[in-house]
Amino acid sequence: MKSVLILNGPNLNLLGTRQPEVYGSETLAMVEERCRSHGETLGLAVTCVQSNHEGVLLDQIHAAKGRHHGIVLNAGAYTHTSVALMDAIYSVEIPTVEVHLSNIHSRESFRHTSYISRAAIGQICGFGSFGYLMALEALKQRFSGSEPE
Ligand code: CA2
Repeated sequence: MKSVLILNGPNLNLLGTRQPEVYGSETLAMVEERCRSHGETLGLAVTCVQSNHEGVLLDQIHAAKGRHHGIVLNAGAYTHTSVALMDAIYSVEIPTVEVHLSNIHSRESFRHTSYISRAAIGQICGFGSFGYLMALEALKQRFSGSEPE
């Protein structure tokens, strides 16, 4: 069975507490449960981790090598700043789908840049928590070798 790491970055532990108009009203625990359940229907083992610390996120990406076949990453605000996370994704060579709850391209200009995108196989943004499920579908396609070129 293929295994997928869902990795959430800074402040995403606060989901459901503020700014529901931007990030939705579900808590992170609810989103993670939906991901595990959708993973089951796709035949994927899903592991969820959240951290507010860049170094912990880096360690999680490094540790994914040999353990997980794919990564779904919402790096939060580190998306727009972290060359280190980009390098980590490149280095482990694990297909990584970048996810954002909000449409980062329709927001402030500093959110338009993503270092993660350079290393990710694709980006999904603007669909709320459904984006994580879309990312699992994309990885499933990738694993079965039928993804478009
Ligand atoms: O849209 C996304 O998923 C983001 O990655 C969320 C980050 C933001 O910095 C990125 O530009 C886009 C922020 C997550 C903060 O989440 C909160 C949720 C509820 C209450 C407070 C913060």
